[in-house]
Amino acid sequence: TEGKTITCKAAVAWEAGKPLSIETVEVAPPRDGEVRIKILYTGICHTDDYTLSGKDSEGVFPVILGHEGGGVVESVGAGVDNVKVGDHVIPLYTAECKKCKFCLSGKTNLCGAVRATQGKGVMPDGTVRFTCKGKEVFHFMGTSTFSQYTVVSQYSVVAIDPAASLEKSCLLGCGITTGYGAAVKTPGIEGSTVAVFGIGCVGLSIIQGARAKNCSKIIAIDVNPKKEEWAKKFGATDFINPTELKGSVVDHLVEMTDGGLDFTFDATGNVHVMRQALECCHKGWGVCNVIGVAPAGAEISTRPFQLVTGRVWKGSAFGGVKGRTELPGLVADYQSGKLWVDQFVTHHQPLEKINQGFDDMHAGDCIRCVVNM
Ligand code: AHE
Ligand code: ZN
Repeated sequence: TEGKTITCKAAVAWEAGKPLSIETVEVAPPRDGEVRIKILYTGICHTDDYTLSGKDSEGVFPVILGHEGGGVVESVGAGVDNVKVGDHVIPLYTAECKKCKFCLSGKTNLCGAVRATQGKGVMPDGTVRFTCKGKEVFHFMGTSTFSQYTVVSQYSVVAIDPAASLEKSCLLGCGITTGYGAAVKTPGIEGSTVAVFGIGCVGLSIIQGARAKNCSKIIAIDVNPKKEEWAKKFGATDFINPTELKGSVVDHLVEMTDGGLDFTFDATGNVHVMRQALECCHKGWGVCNVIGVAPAGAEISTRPFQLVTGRVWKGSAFGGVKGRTELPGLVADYQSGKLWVDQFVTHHQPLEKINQGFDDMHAGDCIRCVVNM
């Protein structure tokens, strides 16, 4: 379908470290293999703030951030056959082309089709679809959901049941899927002991996944005491506030679990916490899954002996979930009540107040702020 440029509102990040500006932007029609989406709702994730801060090594400006959206397909370019006009969709920052080496490997949800251009803030053909005040504006994570209209690769979008609330299911575009998937897709997690560091949207979703897998102990760790109630509501059996301990959190956890955890998850992005998450793993078999995003240049360290003695350090992106293949199933789990989603939404803002939404996110009582576009 031959489309026209759309003029709409978007939150533009002109430069690092500055608040977003609500601007009138032009959104060019989708080219071959691309999809233009009317975004109705978007969550705000710490990664948006991280890139806005300038700490993301892939950060480029000016840019339209946002990667946890939900919307309706407005138009499609030539050759698009997986979604059609009017479909309710979730953009996918972890694409799935179903034909690259990664997608065909059966070993990972990472996809090689669009990741290189995505990291440079451009569409797969190397150009951008956004302009504002005569300047080209970059895309973000292949999604740019802080715009009323966005253009994505056909590999970076999945249609979902239109009966599911987009106001809620947009959260499956990042935080909930990232945590829940990381837990439920971990081989051997059934009935085991689990520790979760960082109790935000991702951490609570890990807890939810661990509960779904009947884990015998689910220990939540956060420096914010308000997170205890949240963690227990989602299924944590124990809560630890490291600032209230006399000794080290690692010693405490090892003692609580007769030698260490079977599985641990970092949802903080703090490299010191990542080390603790590895070192509280049980000798011989404990596995630490790193999920949090650390600042550019940050490095993890531990004594190699920790690995020699059988602890495993691994990581995952988007919960190991293949978006086009698996997200409709998670939406169905949401609709059937098996997967909690509504419970994560603590704050709402209109697009005009998206900067307030970032402030909300930093407040200790926020799990997710959903922006009505
Ligand atoms: N651009 C950063 C990396 C950021 C990163 O690790 N992103 C996570 C998703 S964060 C969602 O809130 C991820 O899934 N990464 C896998 C990928 O392919 O980007 C940097 O350090 O350069
Ligand atoms: Zn995110």
